[in-house]
Amino acid sequence: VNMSTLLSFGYDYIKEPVHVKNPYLSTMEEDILYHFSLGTKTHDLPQMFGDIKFVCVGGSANRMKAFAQFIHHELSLPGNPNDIQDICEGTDRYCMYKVGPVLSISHGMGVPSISIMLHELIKLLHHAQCRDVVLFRLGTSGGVGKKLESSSGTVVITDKAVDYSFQPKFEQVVLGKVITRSTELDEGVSNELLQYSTEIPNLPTVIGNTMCTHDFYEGQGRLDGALCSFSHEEKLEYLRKAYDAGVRNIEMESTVFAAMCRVCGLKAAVICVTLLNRFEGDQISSPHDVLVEYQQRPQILVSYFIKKRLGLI
Ligand code: R2B
Ligand code: URA
Repeated sequence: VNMSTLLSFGYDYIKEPVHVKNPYLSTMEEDILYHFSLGTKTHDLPQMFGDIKFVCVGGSANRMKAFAQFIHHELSLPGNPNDIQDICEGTDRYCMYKVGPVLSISHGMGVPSISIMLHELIKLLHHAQCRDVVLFRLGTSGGVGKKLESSSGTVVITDKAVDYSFQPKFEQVVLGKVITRSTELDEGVSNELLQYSTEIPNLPTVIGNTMCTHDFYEGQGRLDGALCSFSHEEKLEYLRKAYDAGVRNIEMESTVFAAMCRVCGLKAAVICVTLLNRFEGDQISSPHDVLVEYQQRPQILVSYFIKKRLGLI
C-alpha cells in the first residue's frame, strides 16, 4: 500500500489536503500538466513540490519572478536570488519559481487564463501531496472609492469577490449550461492580512469587495477603449452602485480564483493594489517607477504574512 492509497482512504484528516473534485483523475495512468510542461510520469512531483505551504499567483511573469527573488531574500535562503530557475521553462504560457516553501506563478490576464493555470496548479498540489496550503493572488486593480479609501496605491484585501452584478458568484458554462459557484474567500487569512498591514509603515490598506470583470475597457466602464457604448454619467452611476454594494476595486480574475480554491479546500486570499481611482479617470498615467513601487505593496504584505507563519518575525 503506497502513501497516496493510504491518503485516499482518509488517513489525512490531521492536516488539510488538496482535494481535486474529479473522479476520473485517479483512474488516469499519467497526468500531463500541459501548460506547465510537467507531468506525473516525467517529474517526481511529491519530491519537487511536497513541502509547498504558500502559493502566490499574479498576472505578470516578470512580477512573479521579482516576487520569488524578493521572498528568497526575505527568507534568507542560501544561494543567489538571481539564480532562481523557471520550473515551467518548457513553455512560455506561465512561469513558476519555487523558493523554499513558497511557489510563485504567473497566470496572465483574465478568467480563462487564470482558470487554466488553476486547474493544473490544484492538480499539481494534489499529486505532490501538499498539506495546509494557503493561496494568494497578488494583483493590480482600479480603485472604486472616496478619496483616501481607494486613491491610487491603496492595497485592497478582498472580502468578497463579486461579479458584474455585485453578487458573490462565478458562472461557468459547462456542457452548454451555466453552473454557478460561490466565491467566498478565507475570512481568517484576510483578517490576519489586515492586522499585519497596520504593523507595516506606508502600506495604506482597506478591506472591501472586489469586482471581477471579463474586460478591462467597456467591461470596467472605461471611456477610453476602442469601443464605448455608454456616457460618462452612466459610467459614474455604475461605479456609484458598485461602491454602494461594497466594491472597492475592480480586476479580472478574483471570482474564478475564489471559486476554484473554495471547492478544492484551499484557503485563499486576494490582495490587489489600486493603480488609479476610477471615479477620477480611466487611463493609468502614474510614472513607471511609481507603478513599480505600488506593485510591491501586496508583495510586502504577503511576505510579512509568510514570515509570521514561519515564525521568522
Ligand atoms: C489586473 O490587471 C490586469 C489588467 O491590466 C488584469 O489581469 C487584472 O486583473
Ligand atoms: N487592472 C484592472 O483590471 N483594472 C484597472 O483599472 C487597473 C488594473
